[in-house]
Amino acid sequence: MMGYDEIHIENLEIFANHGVFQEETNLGQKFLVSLVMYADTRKAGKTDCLEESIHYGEVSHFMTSYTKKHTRKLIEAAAEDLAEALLLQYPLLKGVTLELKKPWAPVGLPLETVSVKITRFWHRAYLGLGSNLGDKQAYLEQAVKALGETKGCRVAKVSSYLVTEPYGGVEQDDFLNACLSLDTLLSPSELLEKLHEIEQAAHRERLIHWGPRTLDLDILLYDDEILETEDLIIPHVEMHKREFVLKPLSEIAPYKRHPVYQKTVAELLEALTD
Ligand code: PH2
Ligand code: MG
Ligand code: MG
Repeated sequence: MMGYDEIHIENLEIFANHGVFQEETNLGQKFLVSLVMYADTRKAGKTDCLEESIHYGEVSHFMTSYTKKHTRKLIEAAAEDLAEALLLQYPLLKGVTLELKKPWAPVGLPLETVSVKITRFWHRAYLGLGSNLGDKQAYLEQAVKALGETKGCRVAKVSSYLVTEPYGGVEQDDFLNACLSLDTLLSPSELLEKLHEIEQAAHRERLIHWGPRTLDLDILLYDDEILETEDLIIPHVEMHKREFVLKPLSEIAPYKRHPVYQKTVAELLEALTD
């Protein structure tokens, strides 16, 4: 998967209480967990040092106690929780494929097992931040803090805050703009929802399109994904035209390549300021 090495744990047996039916939660039953961990094992391979890798024994104990403790109705939910817990727990882990089997599922028919199998990864997103109302710096700082405190989000780098002239024709106060890089377990739509929550908490009111705002948070890039849905387009459609985006972004990711235009952020900025 995606050029990573793999560490496998197969059919770890765990007696736990997941289930929709009361007899399942009361009595418990056997579950089998198979895990593929995606990581770079090169350094551990070269140094022969456990600290450079992920200890599969520790992971097995972690999965056992987690699965016993966090009871869910659906195996989908039990698997989702466990995958997230693992990715939060082990810093070297880039992603996991996790299969959760329920061989004694009370179906009343002679099946061998039922299971769900999911793959989850850390993703890298780049965000644009802007404010031109009230205490602009405090709004940007508040946004960085809120993202850092969001489960499944880790702020990697934050650019400096730049004073910029309003772009787009609306007569309004100067902006304070910044960019940040974020490691996240959230999907693009979940991340967008989170950004809206943070904007709302900053008393953002959507009055005039492109008008003054306490806080504007935009997803610029998400991995190398190209996507368009009803309410979200990635990469941000205007980012390559905006100095107030490219300038701070070039501070933290000058060589990041735009997946549509195939130019680096530094190149896009140079083309714009020429
Ligand atoms: N945001 C806009 C419109 N115009 N101009 C600047 N300088 N900075 C912004 O963040 C900005 C803008 C719409 O999001
Ligand atoms: Mg914007
Ligand atoms: Mg916006």
